[in-house]
Amino acid sequence: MASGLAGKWILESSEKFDEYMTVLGVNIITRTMAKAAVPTQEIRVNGDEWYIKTSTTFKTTEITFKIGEEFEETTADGRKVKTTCTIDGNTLIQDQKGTFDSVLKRELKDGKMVMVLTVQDVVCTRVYKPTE
Ligand code: DKA
Repeated sequence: MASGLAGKWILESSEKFDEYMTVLGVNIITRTMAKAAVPTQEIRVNGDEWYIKTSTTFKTTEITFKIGEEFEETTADGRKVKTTCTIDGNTLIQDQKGTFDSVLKRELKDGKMVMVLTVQDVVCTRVYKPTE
């Protein structure tokens, strides 16, 4: 179940994050800080209502949403996107529509949260482990 994603997570590994941010038009200074950051994510689930707080030393974002309902999201790099989140099995799918469409999937795998971020032909994978 996707609600198993609830909890506190910390980044363990990351692949192709720089490529992902480059396609999104993120400048090199922000990319450098973002690559060096070790984010934590706090996820709370209450029925269909979700809360995700992503914290780093240089930027914190919070989103609150209902499954299937579009909302306005400001991403960590300042893009304004229209986002709809859905669930497919144990995966939360965050579909962002904007200048660049991107999909962020969070899946529980072997006790870790595997995040797969796609924009155009770039697929970035970020693995989070529980904080405790
Ligand atoms: C994550 O939560 C990745 C979130 C990607 C945000 C887009 C790029 C932000 C650059 C500051 O691990």
